[in-house]
Amino acid sequence: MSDRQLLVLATRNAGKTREIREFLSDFPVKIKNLDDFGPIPLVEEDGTTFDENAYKKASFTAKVLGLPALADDSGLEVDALGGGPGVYSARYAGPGATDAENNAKLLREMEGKTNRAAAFMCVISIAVPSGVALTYEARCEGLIAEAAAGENGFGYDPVFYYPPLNRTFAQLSREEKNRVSHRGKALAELKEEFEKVLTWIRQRL
Ligand code: ITT
Repeated sequence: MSDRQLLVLATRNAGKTREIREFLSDFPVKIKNLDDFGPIPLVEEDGTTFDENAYKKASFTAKVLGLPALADDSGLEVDALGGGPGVYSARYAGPGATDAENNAKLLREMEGKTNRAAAFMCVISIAVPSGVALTYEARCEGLIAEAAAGENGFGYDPVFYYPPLNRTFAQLSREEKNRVSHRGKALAELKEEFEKVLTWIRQRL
């Protein structure tokens, strides 16, 4: 299609990029990510909520590139850790921590804890260069497993046990995870009204 709207995914996370691209694959939209552009300054994710950080990432990218941008801010809230690591999920085991390091720290902190309830949160923000934005958000509840299991997905998926399917997120196929996950649900809402979102974007460019 010639009339495809450009949309930049304001993320450096390959796992998120895969999931988001898949959801929007049926629409007349050409998706680029940050790697398709030269070096751009990093946004400081210093907000105290997922909402703030998602908006910061989307609006900053849209302004810098002069293109509409979609950002995802997400993380894991664990009851026994007072809702942590929350907005600090990516750097739970320290700045630049790997997924394996974050998971190992989480399992260590959860040793001996009987309340293992947790929820993944996802906020998606779509911004245009003037700074206005649309927001979608969703949550998915589960439990922190006693040990990591599974090879699929990314991030905390191996330690996030999802009772309705009796497996960790890393033991689900991409389709299974997308049907129930925080990101899957937020993206399903977006997908439902994506035609309107495209019109909203075009009217503001
Ligand atoms: P960008 O900011 O570049 O998008 P990031 O990985 O830094 O990438 P966040 O700041 O939103 O992203 O941090 C999200 C954290 O939560 C990070 O540690 C992810 O691995 C984890 N996370 C988010 N969604 C997840 C999912 O679906 N499965 C497992 N872990 C997830």
